[in-house]
Amino acid sequence: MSETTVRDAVFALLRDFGMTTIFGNPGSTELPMFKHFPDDFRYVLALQESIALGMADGFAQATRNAALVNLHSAVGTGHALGNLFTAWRNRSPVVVIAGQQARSILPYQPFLYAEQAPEFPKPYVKYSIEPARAEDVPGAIARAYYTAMQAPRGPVFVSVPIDDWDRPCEPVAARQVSRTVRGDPAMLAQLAEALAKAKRPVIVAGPEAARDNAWDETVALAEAHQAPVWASPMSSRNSFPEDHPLFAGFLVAGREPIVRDLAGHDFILVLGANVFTYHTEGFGPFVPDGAELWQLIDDPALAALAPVGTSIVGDIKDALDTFLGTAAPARPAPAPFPRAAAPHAAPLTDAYLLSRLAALRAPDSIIVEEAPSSRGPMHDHLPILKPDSFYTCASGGLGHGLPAAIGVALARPGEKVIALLGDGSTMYAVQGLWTAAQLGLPISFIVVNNGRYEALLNFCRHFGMNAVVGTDLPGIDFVGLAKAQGIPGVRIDSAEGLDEALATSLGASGPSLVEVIIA
Ligand SMILES: Cc1ncc(C[n+]2csc(CCOP(=O)(O)OP(=O)(O)O)c2C)c(N)n1
Ligand SMILES: [Mg+2]
Repeated sequence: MSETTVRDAVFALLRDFGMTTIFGNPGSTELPMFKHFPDDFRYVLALQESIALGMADGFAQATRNAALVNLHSAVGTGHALGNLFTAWRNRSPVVVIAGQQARSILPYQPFLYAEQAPEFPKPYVKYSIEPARAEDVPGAIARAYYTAMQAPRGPVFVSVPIDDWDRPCEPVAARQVSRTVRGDPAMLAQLAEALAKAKRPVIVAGPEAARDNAWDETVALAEAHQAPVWASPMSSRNSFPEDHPLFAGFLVAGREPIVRDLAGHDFILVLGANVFTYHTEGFGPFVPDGAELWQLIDDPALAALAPVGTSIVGDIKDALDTFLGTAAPARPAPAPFPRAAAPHAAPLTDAYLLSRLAALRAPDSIIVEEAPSSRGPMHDHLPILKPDSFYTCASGGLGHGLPAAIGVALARPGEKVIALLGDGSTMYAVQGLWTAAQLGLPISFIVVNNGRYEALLNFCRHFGMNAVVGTDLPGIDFVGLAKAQGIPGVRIDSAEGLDEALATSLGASGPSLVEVIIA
């Protein structure tokens, strides 16, 4: 009989996959996994499971490798589901291992078990299983990892009964599995030809271009064709320098505004985005009259749902490399795009705060954003300048930004992370501050405190309502919440003192919080 246990085999695999950080919140059904916890692994404790998932999402995106999460049976998985949905929409490779009760007592509905465990996280997982036998667990985790890492990436789930960890099994060797899908060469050639014929091409760049590392190629293509570049609606990553003369702005997630902003172009090249991402109902055409749309996309599902245009499924960087060399016709430079005027200092607004943050932060510091009504002012006043330096959720689900900032900071040691959070958003995951304090991570938590769910009030107006219940948040002391968890903080309510507070926080080697009361 083999000397290897399921535990030995799984930890050996995780080591080979480079997954030596485990984000989790433990319960009885997980403890045996951690017997003889190896020295080269670290366990990052979250005080609620949605925070473990959010941290893993940020970590996976910033390391470009799968991140491991350990959850407590059905109850822990339940708490994590909102951020699991976000990881699914972010295309983040997150491997979730959830504990399950002992196989022999499962027929009796034991305390803290999971009923139909693999069904629970569906449809927001690419693969989900409770292996039929203990000895199948390492193979299931290997399959889960390869599946998570295959484009389009995404979360996977393995439920492991508590009594499996000590069972004997055969070791499972890590394998190489290719991850890049290449676009159809004949279609790429057609695209190059069509683009060369276009009179006024425009590019829409989105999160998949960032995930595929296509920053330099996108800049080169835009410059070669003198094509303005829009950020795709609700883009969860940055894919083009926002101070570049060809940067046009951010498409709004609505059918009519997209058609309006792209009007006048005869050729739309979408790089790694669903350009048909809508937040509100809209009608009419999908693209301006007479415009031809081509989409390069990693995700076959997004290619399939596009209502118009030609889609080529494959890696964006690889595709751009293939046809960047083809000659571009001489085209005049487009007119420069208008930039927002500098905001006033009084009364203190989010726009002013963001303009000061832009002035004071290092250009390569990383922004993780979850401040819904400040997103527009952020676009106007806080340009993102370097690749891989902006992260937000693609799902719209709050409670992701604060923990994701922690995951990003863990993944990028020595780099400053700025978590830009609404007051309401902060409260969905506020106990994440404790983990940031314990790890001493250099994160500036900037809380935009407007005392309410402003984004929902904006929606009220959209629906023709003047007011709505459940949107006021008076009386929350964010500095107090930070201090109680070991993070120094300061409250600012006017432009006076703002620069000093921001500079101190940005210069700190550990976490700090700046609560900014805005008008
Ligand atoms: C998990 C979740 N619950 C509720 C919402 C609905 N929602 C969208 S924006 C918003 C307000 C967020 O408030 P805050 O962070 O203070 O930002 P503000 O709108 O004030 O800029 C809410 C509650 C959501 N998107 N996700
Ligand atoms: Mg608010």
